[in-house]
Amino acid sequence: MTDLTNQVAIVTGASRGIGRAIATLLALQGAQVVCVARSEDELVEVAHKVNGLAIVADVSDEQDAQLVVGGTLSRYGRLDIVVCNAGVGSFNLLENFSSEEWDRMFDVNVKGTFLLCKAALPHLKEQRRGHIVGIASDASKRTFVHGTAYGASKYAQHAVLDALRREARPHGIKVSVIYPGLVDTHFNESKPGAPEKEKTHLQPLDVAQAVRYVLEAPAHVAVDELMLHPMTQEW
Ligand code: NJP
Repeated sequence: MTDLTNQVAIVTGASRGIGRAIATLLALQGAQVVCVARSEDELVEVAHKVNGLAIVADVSDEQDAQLVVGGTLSRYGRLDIVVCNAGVGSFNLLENFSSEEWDRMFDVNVKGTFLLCKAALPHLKEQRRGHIVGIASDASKRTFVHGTAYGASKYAQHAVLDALRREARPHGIKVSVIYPGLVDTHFNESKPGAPEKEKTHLQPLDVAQAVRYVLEAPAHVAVDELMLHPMTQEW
């Protein structure tokens, strides 16, 4: 089993939802967590709780991505884990989507993943070790009505990480992708916490446990993909 104690992990989208649960769980395993998102107040609160570092950044901005990696290295002197979790989604018929909304999903979900991996890779390659985890979606592997833009962005994010796995493995770097179904978070302006969602949705902690599982796999084991759904969700 890989021990996460003192491993340095960047978690994007850590201000709420799944990212917040991942940051909290990794810190509980002894990791040093760098929390990344745009909402400063929430982010600082999470970073304080996990005794980690808050870096306010927009993952779709290349300079910000470089600053996240640079800030991590100057604070901790190393980087072991990168969790590309930040994401946005909205759902509508194709003809009702604005091109701005299309761009927003691709900027955060695809370009955000690309930019952070790009910034982190030289360091992971140099140390010949590291683990990148992407939070994609079951919508990375199936299409549905109202899901053209989000699904396209999540298929693309999955493709980026799938191809990167092939590039990274010869350098000793693992790339794992998690594909959750419905999760009870603020996603798409939802309000989490309704009692009926306990059956119909996963909890953020369920996804965080999946991340922990792939990270704790023994050094010789690469968990490439992991999909999880609530029991009630059709797949
Ligand atoms: O959503 P939410 P989730 N730069 O809205 C951050 C995937 N997923 O936790 O910047 C930096 O509660 C935002 O922070 P802020 C989904 O595609 C979900 O459910 O402060 N950060 C917040 O911390 C996504 O990849 C479901 O607004 C940015 C976080 O992202 C991941 O799970 C199902 C940012 C979003 O928190 C986490 O989403 C599924 C930016 N430009 C996949 N833009 C589901 N919930 O049902 C956003 O299959 N963030």
